[in-house]
Amino acid sequence: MKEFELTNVKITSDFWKKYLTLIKEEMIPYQLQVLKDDIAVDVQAERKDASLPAGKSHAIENFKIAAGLSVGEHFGWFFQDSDVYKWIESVGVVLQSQPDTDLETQADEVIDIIEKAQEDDGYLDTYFQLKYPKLKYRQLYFGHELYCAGHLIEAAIAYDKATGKDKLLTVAKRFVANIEEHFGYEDNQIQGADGHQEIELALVKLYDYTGDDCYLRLAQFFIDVRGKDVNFYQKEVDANLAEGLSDANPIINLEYLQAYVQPKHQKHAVGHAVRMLYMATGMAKIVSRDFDSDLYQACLEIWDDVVKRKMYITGGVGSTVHGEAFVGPYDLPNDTMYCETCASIALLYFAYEMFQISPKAEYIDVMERVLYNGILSGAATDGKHFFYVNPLEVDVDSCRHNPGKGHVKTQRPDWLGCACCPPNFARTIGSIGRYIYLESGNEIYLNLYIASQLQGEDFILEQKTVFPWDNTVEIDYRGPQKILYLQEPYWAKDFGVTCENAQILQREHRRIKVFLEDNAHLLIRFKQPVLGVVSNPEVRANIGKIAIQKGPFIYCAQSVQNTNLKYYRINPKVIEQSYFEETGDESGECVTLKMSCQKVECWQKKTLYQFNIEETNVLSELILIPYYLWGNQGETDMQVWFPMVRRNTI
Ligand code: FUB
Ligand code: ZN
Repeated sequence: MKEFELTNVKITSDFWKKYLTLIKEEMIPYQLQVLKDDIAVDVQAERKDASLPAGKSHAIENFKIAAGLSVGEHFGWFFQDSDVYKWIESVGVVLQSQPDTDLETQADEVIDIIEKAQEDDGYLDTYFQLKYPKLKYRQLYFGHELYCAGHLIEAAIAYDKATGKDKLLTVAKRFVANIEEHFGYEDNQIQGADGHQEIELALVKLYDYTGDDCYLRLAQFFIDVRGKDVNFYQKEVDANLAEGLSDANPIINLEYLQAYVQPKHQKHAVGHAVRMLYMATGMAKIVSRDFDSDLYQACLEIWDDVVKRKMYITGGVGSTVHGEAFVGPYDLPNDTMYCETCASIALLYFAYEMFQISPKAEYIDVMERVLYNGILSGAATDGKHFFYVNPLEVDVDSCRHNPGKGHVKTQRPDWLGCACCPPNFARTIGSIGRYIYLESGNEIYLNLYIASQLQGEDFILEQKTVFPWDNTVEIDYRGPQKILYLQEPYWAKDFGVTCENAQILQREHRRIKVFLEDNAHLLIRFKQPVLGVVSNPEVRANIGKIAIQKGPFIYCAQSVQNTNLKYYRINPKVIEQSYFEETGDESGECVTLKMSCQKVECWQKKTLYQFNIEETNVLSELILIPYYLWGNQGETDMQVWFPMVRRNTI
């Protein structure tokens, strides 16, 4: 399947245009100021741990020092460079559809610094250049040189596409040439992969962009070599110790690194969630281009493990702060989870690649789930505050006192010492146009209902809708005869399509195949009832609980609108009667959902436990908002899952 260039997809949806404007006008300029340390912001560590970098970004300063333009020491995480690359990528994707000379000049200045920081042999990683030059490519178990290279490649492609300026692409290719020289199956080469996957998927993009298959082969090498020698990382550590290059002697956790066996033999989502899913994305990308049945089988098994056993209702993944990682099946605690924004982004990427191999409804379902929930929650509506961890339940008091929740922030900070998520949000949502359509020969795949105009080589397709806030989508098509595939969302009721100059050929597994003629017009109608969602009983955290969904949105309640969230009980029988409160503004976004519910009357005695006393409830009302909007009205408790009313009180 083929993606459309962002220049060919004009977003007209108010919902998404608002984000694109926010990213261009607020988020990108703000992020540059932070990366340059030009403004005083509260840069918090991602969890309560005094040893973690915080206080400033220093990311651009690191490049300046490496370039000899400034004097000082490297500061921040060893992958701080990637924050800058992701920022440039977000500029690249924005400029592709909204040219802006000032922004381009600012990015050019940053790129000039990066170019100067690159060493003569192509190597580029400010952490190792400035701090540990003797350990270049020698601490792969933790170092992120290839992860950063991956982000550099992605940034370079986006920027070259947008501006036709290839300076960064040249930097990226030179770095890749250096990597190619050092890594491979020759005797004198390193036969191992980076601790953090990312370069694999980026190399496939570079292959697509340049047509040079050496990049695809290198991507295949990195997927193949991981876990081939399970002692690789230990040998690396031992060699550094023996040669006196480092006294670090860590316990290597091969599951964390997804290096316990070669990826093609992996069956489960384990270890660090972002690494796992960036790797799976790379694997799926390779499968699409050079089919490998073992690798595809592994993708399918990993996919199933994630979405059938390890994914939160919001599309969040990673149940624990320990290693920012996946845990066992159905272990989905709502208040100590991790659900890093980057991990949901990685799941979006993986789903999108899986769909391109086999266009099934389930992949679109997950793309939609993560987009409208676990990813959008990553940024505040002002575009200047960001969540790293996206909880499903917050008790402010408990977060303050319980060290086990030291990573759960009750408000989005200005910035983070580990700032992988904010620019990841900007580049991903900034390229929302990528995910709406795909093309394969004479077939168009319409994946997401987002108002937009698609300009194909020989056709124009227009999608008119106010979705997610409304229930109709109109499609106008002008061009030669084609096949169009549509999706019936899993949450939709009474989904119907009427056609003019078009014909439904097949409707199966929520996939609709339509034959289009010139001047085709489709009218899609559906209902978005308010739904109660329960989880598989294996999910201990959600036993007896229910969550609320309407359309693609998962809803939550905040204590800023509802007093004492713990006391609310939802009656599944009245959920459908919930109603929207008019917001009164002109956006057409009715975000506040009101639901009749029960509320526990005050506990009679101030005791912790009582004998078999039935809760007495009073009729009350619960105010819910879409999950992605939580935390925009000040510090608050928040809850997605609510206990259901006990049967005898119904
Ligand atoms: O290690 C680089 C990034 O920082 C990871 O993807 C995130 O989980 C955070 O650890
Ligand atoms: Zn992140």
